[in-house]
Amino acid sequence: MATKISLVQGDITDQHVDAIVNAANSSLLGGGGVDGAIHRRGGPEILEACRKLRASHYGWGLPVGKAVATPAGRLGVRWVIHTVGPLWSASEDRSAQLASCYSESLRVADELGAESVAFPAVSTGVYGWPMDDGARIALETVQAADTAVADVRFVLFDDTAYAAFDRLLQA
Ligand code: AR6
Repeated sequence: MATKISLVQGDITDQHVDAIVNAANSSLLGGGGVDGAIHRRGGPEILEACRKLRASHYGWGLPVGKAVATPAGRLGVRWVIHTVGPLWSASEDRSAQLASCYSESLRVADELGAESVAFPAVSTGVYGWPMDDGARIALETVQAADTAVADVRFVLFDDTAYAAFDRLLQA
């Protein structure tokens, strides 16, 4: 079945979906931006699950482009899927790593049986990825994905991000 892609302007922690994706860092121990918002609102259960994942699997850090799921604590969703975007680089093409964040998150969502997933614009904040290019990679990757997820929602924080995704989705 084809995946329906929609855009929402707002905060990812307000979404009612099966899983929300966190733009995390390799440590899985939290940070600013989306990561900060998810841990703040989801409460300590998420951090506890991340610590256990570090102890069991990711002591050296979750690699860039990979994704892993935890429970969602007090968030109104079933799972948080943590992925680590690449830092933007002007000298090195890291697009494949950014695309991998979306495809790996959908693969994890399929394993969980999640039917609806909300994504932020991974890497376009602290990690500096230009919004238009980040939006193109996000949309192209999800459109090309072989996934059972029926509903993918991109949750864009501000007007500029929403406009970038909207332009590309209409085109
Ligand atoms: N809901 C939706 N989008 C948001 C929210 C929110 N609550 N808050 C910010 N954004 P960022 P990154 C947008 O920085 O670039 C963290 O410290 C934001 O405007 O959250 O992948 C991690 O721990 C931007 O467009 O993630 C890492 O160290 C997009 O979400 C690092 O930042 C992503 O911005 C990851 O950087």
